Amino acid sequence: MESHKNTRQTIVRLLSAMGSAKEIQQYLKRFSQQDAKRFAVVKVGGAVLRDELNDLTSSLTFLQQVGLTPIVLHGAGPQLDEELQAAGITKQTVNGLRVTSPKALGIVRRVFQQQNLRLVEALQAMDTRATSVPSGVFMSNYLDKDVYGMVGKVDSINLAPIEASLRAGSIPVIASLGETDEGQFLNINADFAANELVRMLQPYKIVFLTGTGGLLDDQGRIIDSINLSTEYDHLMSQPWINGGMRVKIEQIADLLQSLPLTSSVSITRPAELAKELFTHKGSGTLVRR
Ligand code: X2W
Repeated sequence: MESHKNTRQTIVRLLSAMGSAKEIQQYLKRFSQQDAKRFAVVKVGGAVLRDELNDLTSSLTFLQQVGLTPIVLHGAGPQLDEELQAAGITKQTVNGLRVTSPKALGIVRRVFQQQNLRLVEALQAMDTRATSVPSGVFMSNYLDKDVYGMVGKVDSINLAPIEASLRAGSIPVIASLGETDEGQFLNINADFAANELVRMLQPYKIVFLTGTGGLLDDQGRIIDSINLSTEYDHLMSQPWINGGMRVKIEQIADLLQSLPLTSSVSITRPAELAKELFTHKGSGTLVRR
């Protein structure tokens, strides 16, 4: 089958671009020793689903072939922009969050479900076990109904569907759709949802897969690593740190505070996921505290 051939080719490419066999073995051993729930949470931005689905499915397939099952949580920002615009709904955001009317919410639900199935089906087409979890994980409440409308904040997390999927050796693929006690669906920012999931699970690796493949410096180059304990103040005083990036760094710093010192956050691109996980050099931006 063509997809199998592509998978093999990608794995060969990934391995040859990576470090020594010894290095890879070392990481593999370390990851395999983690409780299945605590290996890795991988957040996938909607732009990655749109532009890099093949690299994403190949990298996740590779992990499963070496016996590791990450927990995947995805957004759908660009897809929502497109579908809402097509429905004549003008985009409005407050503090980076999408103001969501009841009419928009219907589209949000549909798009989240479509994108969720798209990734699950792409994985299954590569014979990779994956379970669709479009909702039912994030028990939520209105963030501020007057300001944001049908937007949720995470109140609690239902791990049951994630645990069932992991027990079956299947990658749980979760959308950031919330649900209130009354069964009302709410739109949750996928980075927020990922952060709450990470706080609850305390995983060893937290990976954000983005279109840029890392945090960028003033020349547009990827910053290799950030040690928050020594570099935070200096970094935040740089004039080129723009609004979006400032928020991201603040969120990561906040997140790392609630995690063991052994945990780290990486921002990279799908094709480089294995390199990030299995080599000393890594890829993208590694943030530690
Ligand atoms: C986000 C959910 C999707 C998302 C939105 O409507 O765009 C809110 O802003 P990305 O692709 O990961 O950005 N929700 C409330 O976060 O997707």
